Amino acid sequence: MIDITAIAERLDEAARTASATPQLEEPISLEEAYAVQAASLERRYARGEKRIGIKMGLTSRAKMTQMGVEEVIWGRLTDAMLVEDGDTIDFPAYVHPRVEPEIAFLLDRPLTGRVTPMQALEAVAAIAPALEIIDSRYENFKFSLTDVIADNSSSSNFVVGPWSDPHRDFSNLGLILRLSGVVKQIGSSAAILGDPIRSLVAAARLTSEAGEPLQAGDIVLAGGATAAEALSPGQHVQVAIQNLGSANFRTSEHFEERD
Ligand code: OOG
Ligand code: MG
Repeated sequence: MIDITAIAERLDEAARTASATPQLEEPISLEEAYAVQAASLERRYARGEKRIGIKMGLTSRAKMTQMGVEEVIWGRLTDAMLVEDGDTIDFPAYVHPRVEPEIAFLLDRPLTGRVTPMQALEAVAAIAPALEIIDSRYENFKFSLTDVIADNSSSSNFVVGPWSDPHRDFSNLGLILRLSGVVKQIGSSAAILGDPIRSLVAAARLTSEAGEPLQAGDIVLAGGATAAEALSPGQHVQVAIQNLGSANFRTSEHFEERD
C-alpha cells in the first residue's frame, strides 16, 4: 500500500527545509501522484498559504527534452510562492533552483472542463511575462513523471511582470531570458504547445478532472517556453517578451554550503 500522507509529508518537509530527498522508491500511479500533491498542498494551506492558481509544466519540447518526461503536468500555486517583480529571493531557501521564461494568464471567469481555445481566451482578463523558479526536491533534479507530479511539479516561486490586454495576438511572441545581462535563452511563446492558449485549454481540462476547476481570479502559468537555467547567488534575472515587457528578480549574494 502506498502511504500518500507519508510521501506528502516527506516532500513538503524537503521543500520547507530546502533539503534534497531521494526519488520515490515504489512506482505509484498518476492518480496517486496527484493525490500526494494535493495532500502536500493541504499541509501548506494548514500553515496559512492560500491557493491562487496553477502552473502547467512540460508544455514545450525544450522542457520535455531537458527533463526526459513527455507528458504535460500541472501543479498548484499559493500566495506564498508569488515573488514581487523586482524582489530578491533568498538563495539558501532552495535545493538547486532553476529559472524559466513563462507567460501568465489572469482569469476573470471560471473555466471548467473541455473548452475551445476561443472559450479559454474569453476567460482571460490579462496576460503577463513571468519567470518561474522551479526547484525539484529530488536529488540531482532527477525524477520520473509521477515523482515530479507528487512534488507539486517542482513549483517553488514565480514572478509576474506587468499585465497586458490579452486581445492582441500572443501566439508567437519573441522572448529572451537574461542572467545578469547575459542572454541565456531565446525563444517564442509558440514553443508552448504551438500557442500558449492551448496550455490554458489543457489546464481547464486537467484541473476539472481533478475536481478543482479554474476559478475567476486564478493565475495560470503556461509552462516554460525554453529549457530552464540553473541559478547562482548574486544574479539579476530577466525575461523580456515582445509586446509584453519584462519580469525581473535577483538572487541574494548569500551562499551556504549544504550537505
Ligand atoms: C518540472 C516542472 C516543469 C515547466 O514549465 O515545464 C515546468 C521541472 O522541470 O522540474 O515547470
Ligand atoms: Mg514552469
